[in-house]
Amino acid sequence: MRFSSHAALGLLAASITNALPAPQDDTPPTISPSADDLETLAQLSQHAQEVTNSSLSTGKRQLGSCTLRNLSVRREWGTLSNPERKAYTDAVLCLQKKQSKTPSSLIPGAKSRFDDWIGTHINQTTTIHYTGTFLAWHRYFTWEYEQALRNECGYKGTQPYWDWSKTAKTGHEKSPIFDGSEFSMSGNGELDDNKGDIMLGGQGLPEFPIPAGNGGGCVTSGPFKSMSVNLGPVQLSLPGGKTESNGDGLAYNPRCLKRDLTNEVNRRFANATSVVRNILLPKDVYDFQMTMQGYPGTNDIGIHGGGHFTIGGDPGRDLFTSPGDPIFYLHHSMIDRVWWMWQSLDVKKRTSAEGIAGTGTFMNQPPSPDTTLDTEINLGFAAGSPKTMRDLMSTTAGPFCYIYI
Ligand SMILES: [Cu+2]
Repeated sequence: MRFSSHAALGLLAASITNALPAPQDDTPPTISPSADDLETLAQLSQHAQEVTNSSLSTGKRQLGSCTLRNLSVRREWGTLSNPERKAYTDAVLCLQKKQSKTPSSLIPGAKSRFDDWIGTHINQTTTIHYTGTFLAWHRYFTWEYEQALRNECGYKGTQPYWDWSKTAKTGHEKSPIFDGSEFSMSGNGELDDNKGDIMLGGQGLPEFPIPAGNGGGCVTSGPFKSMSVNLGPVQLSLPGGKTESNGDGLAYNPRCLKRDLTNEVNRRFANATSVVRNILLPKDVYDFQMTMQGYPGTNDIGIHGGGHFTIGGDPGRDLFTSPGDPIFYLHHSMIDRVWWMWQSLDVKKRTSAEGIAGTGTFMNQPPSPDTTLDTEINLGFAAGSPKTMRDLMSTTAGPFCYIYI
């Protein structure tokens, strides 16, 4: 089912009540997109929390050692106190100062522990986007990053997330996440006059433009104003339809972090309605993850692309090198939160084999075997031992034990 306008969503909302099921019930709830999608989103989050709490208290779906006692809670950036925000960015800066674990023969440009994650993402980009592993891979990747902040840099908190539906409303300049204060994730880049649209699509698909933002240059405020981006770019989109590449992106190429915060992209692709529709309308994981990444050829980049292209800049507009901007992990926590909320509407099915669709290659090019529960995910030198998809399907079974509020 597809809805073409906000009015249609409102009509639908009027005809169906927003009743939440009892937490023990496995029946999918009837929540529908409504005129007030921020409220619907809050209800979906509440529902996912209740489903998780009830499964942990009854222990009926327990596979690992996760209990209500050791459950960790990931929070939205704006709900953290200033000291909590500072503790997080301090830990990221610490990771950027630690020695890389990747042998320089493999990724010569990886200088810091922070770079280990970027290098792994660059190396695997074509086998973790538009694949069956997309959601689980990024869940594991973000989780290991959170673990490194905790275990290697003394961070006591959890991985925060960026709720795009909030910045879609407020704009970035006034948001606690991008206001450029010492308690933010740093602000916009300096104004770069050399503007023009960003061209997406291509490679056999129709091209379509999305607007550039009101920055574009080096980030000059907040905790990351002096950080060095060491790897990439591989396939960086620039204003005016240009692209930039430094080959395989693995060479040492130190430069400033650039951002081009783009409210229009945030509002168009990652507002509360887009999030709610992405959770409520897809009935299978194929549709869910394609809606999220954008069906190629539709001029819709989904909430995943929406977040990335809202950040803009370098490496924000490079699919390969995007973890080089520390905001990546707040963006992907929100992606993971959306998956968690979607999974909570039919836990059994959506955390099992039925919750996986796709193969091991980008849009199955070149063709490769289907992803299954036994498919292995390996994060290289970034972190951890390889895990199977089976381990990664739930945030509270297997190795993970966290929830979002
Ligand atoms: Cu990615």
